[in-house]
Amino acid sequence: MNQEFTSNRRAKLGLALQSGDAVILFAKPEANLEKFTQDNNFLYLTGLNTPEAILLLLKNAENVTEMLFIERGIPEREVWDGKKLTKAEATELSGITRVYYKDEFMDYLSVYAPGLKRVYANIGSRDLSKPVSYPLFALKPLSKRYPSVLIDDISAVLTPLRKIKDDWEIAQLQKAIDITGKGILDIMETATAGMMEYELEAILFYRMQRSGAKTWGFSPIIASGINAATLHYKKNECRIENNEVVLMDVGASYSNYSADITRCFPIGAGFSERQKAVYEAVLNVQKQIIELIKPGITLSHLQVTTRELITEALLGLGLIENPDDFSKYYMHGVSHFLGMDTHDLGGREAVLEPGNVITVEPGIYIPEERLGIRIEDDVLVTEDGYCVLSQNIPKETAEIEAIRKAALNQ
Ligand SMILES: [Mn+2]
Repeated sequence: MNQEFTSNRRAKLGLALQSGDAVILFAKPEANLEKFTQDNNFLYLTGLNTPEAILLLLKNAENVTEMLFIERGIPEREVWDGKKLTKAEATELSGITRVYYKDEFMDYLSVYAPGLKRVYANIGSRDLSKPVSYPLFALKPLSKRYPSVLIDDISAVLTPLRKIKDDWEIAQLQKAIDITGKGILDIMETATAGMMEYELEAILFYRMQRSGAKTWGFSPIIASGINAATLHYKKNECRIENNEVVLMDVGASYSNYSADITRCFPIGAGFSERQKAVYEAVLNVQKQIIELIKPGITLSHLQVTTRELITEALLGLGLIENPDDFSKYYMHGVSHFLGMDTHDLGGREAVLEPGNVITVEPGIYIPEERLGIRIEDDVLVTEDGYCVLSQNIPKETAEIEAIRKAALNQ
């Protein structure tokens, strides 16, 4: 990412702020012996993949002041953690010229605090039954001393920006999707009955890291047989038995953009008649929903239509007799926004706009038949319709069976 992108995003965000508003975003703290993953809102506005930093934006009349606070390098610590980012590097990467050290943050905030009306921060959940987030903890002195300052979650002002992807973001998503697709093919080409689900996970992870995707976008689901009827099964610890269908709901993360793809394949050379009938029913629904995608359509319209189509499919498969019983076999949403977060900012009630990227993922889950089928693609909303970014990953039964036959030399 270069600083033009992030400068542009901050400028757009600045237009959405009122005079007296501030944005205070905290980078993730460093955790000992853990891989560092950045806070996505912080990364979106700064491009900095560095822990412990703080972004401060202040809107006063029409002006927006941008300040960045970074960790001070302590030579004794740098032996353990490596060199810290310098102020010049931080400016170069982010385009923010006023860079200070983190230990100066409270001094600066103290100067501006009396004039603040509202602070947008990455405070996360306000759930009283959970520990407070680090940003909420760090803002406590401010909210104690100035109780009239409203503290809101940054998503209120950042969602409209983050849900419209620019060309660079779409390119990162495409890369994440393509790598994920290659790994899915690797699995389809090598899996055999008797393997453990986590072995399949390893095949995909190997492909990811060999291809420049350092990590998962979310915890992978590799579910064989009845496990596929558990929607967020992530134990991946069972042996794959003959004649089962394997469901893979997986996504690599590339430049912090996450793919989210689901494909299913038979562990034998082909689907059984029944497996194929359920699979074709889900695929048919999925294609019809994708066809509906264009600017102006609401996510809830996609959801309602999916329910209607799945209900028809369930009646046709003899699984239900009363249409009201559809939720016995289909119980989740069909779409969510996709981006830096696998379930990206955007909500479930949004009206689609060009530049949105959403998933389409209907499914049918039949525990009594030890079968779960979900098919998920990642779709970009264009000016006049849609573009399926994951269209190269096979999903037709004939394609999948041909891959499996070749894999098993049959
Ligand atoms: Mn999904």
